[in-house]
Amino acid sequence: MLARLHGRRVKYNNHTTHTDMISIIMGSDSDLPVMREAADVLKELGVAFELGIVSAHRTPERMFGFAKTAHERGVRAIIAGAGGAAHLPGMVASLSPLPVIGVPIRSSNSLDGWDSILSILQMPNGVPVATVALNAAKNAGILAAQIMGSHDESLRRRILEYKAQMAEEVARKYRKLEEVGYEHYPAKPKPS
Ligand code: C2R
Repeated sequence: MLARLHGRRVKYNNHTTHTDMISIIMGSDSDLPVMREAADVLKELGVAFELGIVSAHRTPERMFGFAKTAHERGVRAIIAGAGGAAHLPGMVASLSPLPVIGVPIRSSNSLDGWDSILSILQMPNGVPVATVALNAAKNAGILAAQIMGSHDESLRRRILEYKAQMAEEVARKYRKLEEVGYEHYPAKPKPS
């Protein structure tokens, strides 16, 4: 249903042949600067994905069709990002048997992102959405890969390598801090 499959290429003609993949959807193209981080990390981990725009509010029929059929096309988890009154992740979760990871997005005229956080986080019992931090599309990508990796040994190995690389980067930093002392450690801007 979404435009392109990235990663392991397969010929898939009308649902007959498919590969396991993650689906990344977002309410608007204005979410893409955030949501592309999910795509980038899936690419890095070698996980196939599709990416597209689906809006519960603006394209309800497309949303319905997407959510009802994603599992039949090889999608194994859905990452849904939206800002403002962010009903997309919850509505998709209400229709799909797949795990849905919600990414709250801080859009330009939103209440510091709280509108989106609460719309995605406060789901009623029976319809879970796994919600990551504000704008944390990268974590959504990693979580989706971990869901796929729970039954794919080679992907699990790649995730472990990813974690080892991350630990090595931090080790480089703490060794440097110990070596040069805090007064001479290159300054980073204060978190806002
Ligand atoms: P525009 O920039 O297109 O005006 O969109 C989008 O995710 C975006 O962050 C502004 C914001 O509206 C959000 N949007 C939703 C939904 N559809 C679009 N929250 C939905 O169905 O939940």
